[in-house]
Amino acid sequence: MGRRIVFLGPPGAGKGTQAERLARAIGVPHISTGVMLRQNVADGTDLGLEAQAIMAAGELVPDDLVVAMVDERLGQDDAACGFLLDGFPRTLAQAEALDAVIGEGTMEIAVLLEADEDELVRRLMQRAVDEGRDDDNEDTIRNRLRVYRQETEPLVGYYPEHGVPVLPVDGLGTIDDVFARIVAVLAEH
Ligand code: B4P
Repeated sequence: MGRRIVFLGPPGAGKGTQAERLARAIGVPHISTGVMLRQNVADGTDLGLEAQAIMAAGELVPDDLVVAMVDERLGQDDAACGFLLDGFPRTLAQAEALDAVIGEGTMEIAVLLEADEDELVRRLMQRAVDEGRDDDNEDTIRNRLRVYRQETEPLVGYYPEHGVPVLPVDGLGTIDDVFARIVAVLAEH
């Protein structure tokens, strides 16, 4: 079955940054729904056309669309020996749909990256300058954080109830510091 890891945490906590690095280190595919959705937008697919305005407003793309996209991705050969999910699941309905696909309790571990709200906003405003992502403006960032607290944070309770440990990791400090903390908590499990 291989390693099956999910990254949880608010926007800007460093999920994408750390998940990409960890996936490379342990040799499993990094499956980021944010990256996949942005690729669909760039390619002008039907999914991308539907998702574009929703993402720009900091809202969540409908569960059925995201679940179908992930279901298809998990069916590819490289995911048979493990995967690292980043940005998915983001709602309880997505977590339940994922369990129906991979089997309840078969996720090995959830890593919860944490950082305070001022730091999250600072990082995402900086990314707006560096990368020009159209969901990285202050109003949208505040909305993404609100949506996170409402829709995604309940997963921190869902996973332990379904036999999956949630390992909190402090996301403050340099990217190397945070990565070292993640490697250390995974080594303990
Ligand atoms: P995502 O792409 O998942 O965007 P994100 O939550 O902002 O996190 P990301 O992983 O990119 O950023 P990170 O914290 O690594 O989602 C974008 C949108 O897509 C969502 O709002 C939603 O509309 C849609 N979507 C995605 N998945 C969905 C789903 N499952 N269901 C429905 N809709 C979905 O990094 C942030 C910044 O901080 C970076 O610039 C990075 O360089 C910097 N940084 C990272 N670590 C740092 C550190 N230690 N110190 C300083 N800076 C750091």
